[in-house]
Amino acid sequence: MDCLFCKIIAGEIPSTIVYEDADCIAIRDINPQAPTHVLVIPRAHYANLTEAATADPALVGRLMRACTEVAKREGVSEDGYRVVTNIGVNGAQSVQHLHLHVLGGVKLTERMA
Ligand code: DGP
Repeated sequence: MDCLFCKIIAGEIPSTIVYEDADCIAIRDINPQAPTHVLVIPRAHYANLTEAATADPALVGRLMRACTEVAKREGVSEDGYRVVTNIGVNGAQSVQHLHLHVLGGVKLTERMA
């Protein structure tokens, strides 16, 4: 399968890993939108949250926990941060392998909901 994040997980494309466990890796986003912008990416390939939550809802819980661990390691946990996942065309998802954005280190202002 020609998947960018599968290649990053396999080490075929370099990335800066800030956290990893049995379920996921967490890497710095190539185009950061905040001082902390980390992507938590499951090792298993799921196209998006909808697919993963259907196939393995417990994994989704563990990924959320990984996000909180990343936030602690990045030093943004106390001041607050945001976890976002984009899904499909209207969600403006550009890489079709589930990933959670962990954003922090600044007061995030824009919000749609
Ligand atoms: P999304 O639009 O939600 O699908 O987010 C995809 C993110 O992936 C986007 O913020 C940029 C990031 N990204 C794309 N290509 C690479 C890459 O090769 N390396 C890293 N570290 N991040 C990437």
